[in-house]
Amino acid sequence: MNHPKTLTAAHWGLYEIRDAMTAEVSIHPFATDPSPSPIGLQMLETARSDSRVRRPAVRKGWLENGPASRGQRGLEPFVEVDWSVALDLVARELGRVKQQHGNQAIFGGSYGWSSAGRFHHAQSQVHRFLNCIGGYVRHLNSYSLGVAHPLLPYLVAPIGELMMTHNDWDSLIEHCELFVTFGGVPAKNAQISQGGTAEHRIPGALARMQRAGIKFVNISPTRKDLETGADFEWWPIRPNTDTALMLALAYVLVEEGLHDTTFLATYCVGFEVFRNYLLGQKDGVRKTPDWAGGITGIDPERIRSLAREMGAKRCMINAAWSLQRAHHGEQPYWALISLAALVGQIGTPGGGFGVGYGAENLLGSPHARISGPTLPQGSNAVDSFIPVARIVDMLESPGQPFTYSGKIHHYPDVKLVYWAGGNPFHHHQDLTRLVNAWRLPDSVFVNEQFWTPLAKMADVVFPATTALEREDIFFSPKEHLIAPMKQAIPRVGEARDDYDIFRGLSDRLGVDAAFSEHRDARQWIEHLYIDWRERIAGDGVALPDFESFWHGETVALPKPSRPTVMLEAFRDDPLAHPLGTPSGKIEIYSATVDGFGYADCPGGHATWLEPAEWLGSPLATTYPLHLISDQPSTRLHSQLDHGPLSRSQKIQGREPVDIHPDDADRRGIRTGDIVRLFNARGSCLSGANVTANVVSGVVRLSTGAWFDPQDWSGNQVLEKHGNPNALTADLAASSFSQGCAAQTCLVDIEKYLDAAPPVSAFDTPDGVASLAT
Ligand SMILES: Nc1nc2c(c(=O)[nH]1)N[C@H]1C(S)=C(S)[C@@H](COP(=O)(O)OP(=O)(O)OC[C@H]3O[C@@H](n4cnc5c(=O)[nH]c(N)nc54)[C@H](O)[C@@H]3O)O[C@H]1N2
Ligand SMILES: Nc1nc2c(c(=O)[nH]1)N[C@H]1C(S)=C(S)[C@@H](COP(=O)(O)OP(=O)(O)OC[C@H]3O[C@@H](n4cnc5c(=O)[nH]c(N)nc54)[C@H](O)[C@@H]3O)O[C@H]1N2
Ligand SMILES: [Mo]
Repeated sequence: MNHPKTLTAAHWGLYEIRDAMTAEVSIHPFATDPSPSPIGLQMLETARSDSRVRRPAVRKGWLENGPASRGQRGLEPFVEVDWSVALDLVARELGRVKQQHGNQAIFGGSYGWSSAGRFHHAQSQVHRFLNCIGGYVRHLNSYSLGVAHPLLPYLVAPIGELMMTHNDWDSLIEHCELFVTFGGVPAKNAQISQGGTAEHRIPGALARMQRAGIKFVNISPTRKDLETGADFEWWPIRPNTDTALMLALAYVLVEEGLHDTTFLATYCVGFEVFRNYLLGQKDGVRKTPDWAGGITGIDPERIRSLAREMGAKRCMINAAWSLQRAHHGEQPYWALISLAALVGQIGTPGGGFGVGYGAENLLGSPHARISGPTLPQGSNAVDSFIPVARIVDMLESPGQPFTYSGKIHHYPDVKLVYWAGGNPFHHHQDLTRLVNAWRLPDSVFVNEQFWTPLAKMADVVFPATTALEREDIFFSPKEHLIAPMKQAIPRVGEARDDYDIFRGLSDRLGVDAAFSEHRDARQWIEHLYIDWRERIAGDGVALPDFESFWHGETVALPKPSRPTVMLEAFRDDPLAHPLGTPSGKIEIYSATVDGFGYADCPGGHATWLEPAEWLGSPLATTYPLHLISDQPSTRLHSQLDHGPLSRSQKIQGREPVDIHPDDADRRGIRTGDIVRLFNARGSCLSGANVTANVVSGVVRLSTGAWFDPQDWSGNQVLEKHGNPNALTADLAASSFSQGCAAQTCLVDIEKYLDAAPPVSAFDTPDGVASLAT
């Protein structure tokens, strides 16, 4: 028998490690992955980089004066201390806050992607730990899908359910004729799947669809988010105006009698209300192609002919997640589902709707749906929560009310923040506002691998291991295999696993038995595996025993007996398989959402509402460019921004911004120039990339450059590195969802004529010895 390969997993894929735990260690693509991602290949380099947190570190003022020094957070040097000192300090402060203010004063929401692996999952670890000491304020939903999470259960089905059941690529290749997508099918994004992937499917699937003769129409402000290997129709649309276009497509279907009345009568409720709105009977405005043309910048004749084609062909209509990450982000998703209902192909293998083909590799997977092993998090005795993107409102306004999905709640009074596995100074909008709000709580504790901006804004930083330094289980939804993840390199510096960090705290707080159940990490991995194996044996999935799994390479999971087709059972028999919506049907009109009475999510059906900032708003005379801050192609969010791949794409060390030649010429900007993007909220430097792949009026600056303000005063200073969240608005999508609305943002741009300040994003803070520990 061949010696089994040593594998590790990351969100970018499964990878092979050669010569693990030796000086010759190297990392390679997983042999059978058809399109491996290069991102993960740099993990060895980044794990051992100068930006690594090597020792526990305490902010000087907090060490000397405790919470009274909170206003100095981010402004002072750190003092490196021994593990026992750091753990004692943090355990004592957790005890104090708990005793004086109760667990509802501890924010443990700790949003973020952390790393792959089922046991060392940082959020699960921090949540389990905080539950053991009495609970924490949690967050709901995600930055990714802040609108889709609360909205879609009212209209059709939970987003999690839909993600697992997108029509698989083979079904589309066989049955689809027309693939219309809003925001592309970005292969750059499908490099990622939460938990990893052994098979990057999207580039191959798109090429096969192209060869099968399927027609693609990409409606997007950026061209490159669809790549099929051949030409396709690109409709450059004004950002945040997709709802108007979808309404006009629906209008033509209705006007010309091309809508599927049988489908609407059998599977939907509320078509009449929507039709009245389309025909202008509600607001006096017919949602015609001419009307939409004025809003979207798309030729009305094209809209008309596409609607006819949709009515005549087997048609899949997809929308990227970015569409709902915007002001009034409910509306494009509602309009998408309404439009697909009018077309009437939902539940067929070649048609229907997609909510995020390409957002992650997962969507469109043909593989079986099997639930995975999970670390039990225990129960949370605190019932306070926030919709995830309302963190600054929470910090600024304790006790104040907020709305969410039909109810009124109140912000908790948070005194202590514990974060592990995420980076609010990456993910949140309007970072100047966050810097100031971050100085309000008494104490901030962070487990981090690197000196990210979050670590720099903490009181105590515990150095955490990377996945290469530990063992785990690779499992990710709808993959065709699982694998043991093996340790590749010794722990770097004094880094410890999140698990060990929380064990150290649990021990000091008297809850070690509850937290650890007396297991070490390997014993936990074995326990999770055995428990999982028993659980899924009941579903007919037979896994090998732990020893065989652990000493082998990969284990294949059973193949599904039939293709995946979204809502197929509902289409086959809507009475036997009703949806979970109030009516059991697709709700084109939702009486429930209408009943909430939110002015910014009104009427109970898809509605065109102008966003707070867009190219048609008065503000566009001052800030005439719409900023798209999409997902970066060379990293996952801010992860591995300090790696060679990400750095190789920077321009003079700054994140590149795509700008149309007309917009660049007008401002005397050329490719390679350092430019300044600015609006009333902030400004950042970036490197210009002049390209016709963005529509005129739009600039694209991907997320993920480590936030690097000229100083940490909290004043509105220049950000030096190209982080778009220096500019974005901390604005909720609506009172209904409170979702992140990052894609709603106007800016202007100018050539930067001063000497550009050096980038210091990857430097360690004062007081921290960088290497050689
Ligand atoms: N403008 C704008 N902003 C956005 C978006 C946008 O489209 N536009 N998108 C939003 C979206 S969809 C998302 S999901 C968020 C993403 O936001 P985040 O998930 O917060 O971003 P990451 O950079 O992945 O942060 C993960 C952090 O965890 C650390 N980490 C990794 N593994 C471990 C571990 O094992 N233990 C510990 N302790 N730490 C670990 C990494 O070093 C990194 O700093 O950003 C959001 N922000
Ligand atoms: N490489 C890489 N892949 C990732 C991530 C990453 O950080 N790096 N992050 C992962 C995560 S957490 C998430 S949530 C998903 C996010 O997945 P998405 O939200 O789908 O990703 P984005 O790249 O933000 O946007 C996709 C496309 O939508 C277009 N777009 C933006 N605004 C509009 C608009 O108003 N109308 C139209 N029609 N198009 C618009 C953008 O130009 C972009 O090309 O990606 C995942 N994949
Ligand atoms: Mo996300």
